[in-house]
Amino acid sequence: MNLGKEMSVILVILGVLLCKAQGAVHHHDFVLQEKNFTKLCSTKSILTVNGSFPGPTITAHKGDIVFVTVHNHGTYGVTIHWHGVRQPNDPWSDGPENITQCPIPPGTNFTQRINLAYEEGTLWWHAHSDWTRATVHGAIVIHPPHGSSYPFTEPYGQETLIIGEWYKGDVMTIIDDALATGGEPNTSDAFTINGQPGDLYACSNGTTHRFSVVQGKTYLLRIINAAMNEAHYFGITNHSLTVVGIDAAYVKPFTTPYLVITPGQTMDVLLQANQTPGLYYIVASSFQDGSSPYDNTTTTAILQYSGSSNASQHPPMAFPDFPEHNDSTAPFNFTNRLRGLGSESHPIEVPKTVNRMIYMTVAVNVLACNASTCDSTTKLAASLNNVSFQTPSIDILDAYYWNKTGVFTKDFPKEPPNYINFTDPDNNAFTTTGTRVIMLNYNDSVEVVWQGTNNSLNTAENHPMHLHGFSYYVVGQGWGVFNNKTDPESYNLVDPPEVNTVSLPMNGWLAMRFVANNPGVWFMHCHFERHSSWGMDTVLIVKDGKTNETRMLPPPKYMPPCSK
Ligand SMILES: *[C@@H]1O[C@H](CO)[C@@H](O)[C@H](O)[C@H]1NC(C)=O
Ligand SMILES: *[C@@H]1O[C@H](CO)[C@@H](O)[C@H](O)[C@H]1NC(C)=O
Ligand SMILES: *[C@@H]1O[C@H](CO)[C@@H](O)[C@H](O)[C@H]1NC(C)=O
Ligand SMILES: *[C@@H]1O[C@H](CO)[C@@H](O)[C@H](O)[C@H]1NC(C)=O
Ligand SMILES: *[C@@H]1O[C@H](CO)[C@@H](O)[C@H](O)[C@H]1NC(C)=O
Ligand SMILES: *[C@@H]1O[C@H](CO)[C@@H](O)[C@H](O)[C@H]1NC(C)=O
Ligand SMILES: *[C@@H]1O[C@H](CO)[C@@H](O)[C@H](O)[C@H]1NC(C)=O
Ligand SMILES: *[C@@H]1O[C@H](CO)[C@@H](O)[C@H](O)[C@H]1NC(C)=O
Ligand SMILES: *[C@@H]1O[C@H](CO)[C@@H](O)[C@H](O)[C@H]1NC(C)=O
Ligand SMILES: *[C@@H]1O[C@H](CO)[C@@H](O)[C@H](O)[C@H]1NC(C)=O
Ligand SMILES: *[C@@H]1O[C@H](CO)[C@@H](O)[C@H](O)[C@H]1NC(C)=O
Ligand SMILES: *[C@@H]1O[C@H](CO)[C@@H](O)[C@H](O)[C@H]1NC(C)=O
Ligand SMILES: [Cu+2]
Repeated sequence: MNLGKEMSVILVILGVLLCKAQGAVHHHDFVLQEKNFTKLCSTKSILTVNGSFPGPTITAHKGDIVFVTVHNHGTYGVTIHWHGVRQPNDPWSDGPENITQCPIPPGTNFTQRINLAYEEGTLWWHAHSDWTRATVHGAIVIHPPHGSSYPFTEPYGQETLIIGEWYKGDVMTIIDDALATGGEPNTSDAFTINGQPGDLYACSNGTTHRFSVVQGKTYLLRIINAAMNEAHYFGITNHSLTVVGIDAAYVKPFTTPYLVITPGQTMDVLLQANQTPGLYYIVASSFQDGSSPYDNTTTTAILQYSGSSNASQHPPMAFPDFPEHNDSTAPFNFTNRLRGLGSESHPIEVPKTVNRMIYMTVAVNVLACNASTCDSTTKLAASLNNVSFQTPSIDILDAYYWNKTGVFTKDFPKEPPNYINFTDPDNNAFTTTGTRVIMLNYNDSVEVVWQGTNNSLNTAENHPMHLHGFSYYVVGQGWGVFNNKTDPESYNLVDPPEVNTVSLPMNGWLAMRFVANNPGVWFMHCHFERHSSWGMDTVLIVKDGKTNETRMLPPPKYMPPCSK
């Protein structure tokens, strides 16, 4: 009897020790600094982390904790966000500017704690201040926990491919100019794969990214869309792709000739090097179904079979077949193919019932503009439920934690102010402004239905909707206006995919669910940077639960100060 008790105590202690030992702790330094790069035949200085574009990759295992100290050697304040990391109970390290922290002033440092308790696969980090993320971003590679393996055959090799944008002009000036004139910001001048525009752009042949493979082997590609304003088609000539994960959660594998990947999304894909040894183009080009100006260029990298030919050669001009750049059914069908893996070790925990329902219109609008810099009497804006988000100058987390008033209001509407025909191009384009947040109780079962809209601007398009602090289950999507009686009947509550960003169909709707079991202050926004800058954002505040484990952590000793 007694011996049994002692044994179980020892076993419990051992278990605790083993559990603790499972997660490693890593420390990294990120130095924000300007660096000159030559691309598209000209040289310009950009803000980087450690002088590289894209920035350094963080590699860890699920269960690890990573401390990153950001040293700002630049000339203006910046914040860094760990995109897709849940950060349980710890919004203090999440990063969006003036939502969870104020910018890190030049000449100072700030240490963030990245808790990889839940995610497995690929995520990324990026600046979350104005448009700095164009050049300040990098991959987060999260391997299975020590002692466990992938839910598929161990790949022979791995490669991270980051789709980015390159602007000849300064990105901060581009968004400042657009906000001042009230018009569309300049589009990018090139797309990049791992920082390189590739063979189809002037002066770029010598630097095109190359990825070497051995015939007969299988590779795990980790693909990240870090572009600012454009979704992409991605494919490899003569090769099909098997999607096994999205946003650091596994899916039931499916094979496809191309991906549709929107800004903020990450996809884990198996590639079989099963073609005749040779050189093949890896290609990304924009998907754009709206009427806004966009970058219609194509970025390439090279898949190079070992032993095939000399490294300076280029593949034949043959590309994978993509649908039309504006075929709205392409992202819709792609999302429809995503199914959560749902294995014993990767269960699906979608709420079967909900107690908080939020119906949210997503719109591009106008506001009156009487500033002398404006090109006309109106300026472009954007909104959620007809509220164009106004970013405060003290962070919302600080105001919430310390009970400071006058920073935000707790009255974000749970439904649109009027049930009009949301997709009608005759709708009024004007919106209202505010810093209105959604208050949730700990453990609420939440459903959000995002509703795509149109109005007299005729700028309807898809939107990559992103939520901080959570992954959410995509339970349904459809075209036109959501019908709250009939549409829920077709929800997938069996094996929906779990994501942090998804494409809301143009003039359609998308329903998602999650349990609000992460206390804190969490940003929700469109991941097209111009839409977010125009106010297509809101904030969720999840209140504390009743136990220590369900309460938000207290702030770290140091947080960057907010200027007055
Ligand atoms: C960034 O650069 C600093 C200073 O050179 C170096 O100490 C640090 O290890 C680098 N960080 C990474 C993630 O490579
Ligand atoms: C970039 O190049 C310009 C022109 O040569 C130079 O003035 C500037 O100092 C360089 N910037 C950096 C960060 O090296
Ligand atoms: C980081 O900032 C703190 C003050 O917040 C300072 O004491 C420390 O020396 C700084 N560390 C480095 C490496 O710059
Ligand atoms: C934006 O584009 C216009 C027209 O091409 C150009 O004149 C301007 O310099 C660009 N702005 C920036 C900041 O690069
Ligand atoms: C891209 O757009 C430019 C005008 O902005 C046009 O001249 C060019 O033909 C387009 N290219 C493609 C491949 O559609
Ligand atoms: C760059 O590569 C492409 C594709 O092989 C080729 O058509 C083009 O001539 C090359 N350009 C230069 C400047 O070498
Ligand atoms: C998407 O699916 C629909 C219905 O099956 C089909 O008509 C359409 O052609 C598909 N679109 C693409 C781009 O494959
Ligand atoms: C954030 O607040 C600071 C003042 O603390 C202000 O200078 C900055 O412009 C604000 N950022 C945004 C995106 O509004
Ligand atoms: C903020 O207000 C709540 C509720 O009134 C209270 O429980 C909490 O202690 C206050 N926090 C601070 C930091 O004053
Ligand atoms: C809503 O507007 C769209 C676009 O004009 C139209 O196709 C649709 O029939 C309208 N729906 C209703 C119910 O009137
Ligand atoms: C369902 O939609 C109708 C409009 O079609 C609206 O009047 C009603 O309030 C909605 N019900 C709920 C529970 O959201
Ligand atoms: C909860 O946390 C507080 C402060 O850290 C501590 O004093 C208290 O003992 C904890 N309560 C329990 C039940 O663990
Ligand atoms: Cu958008």
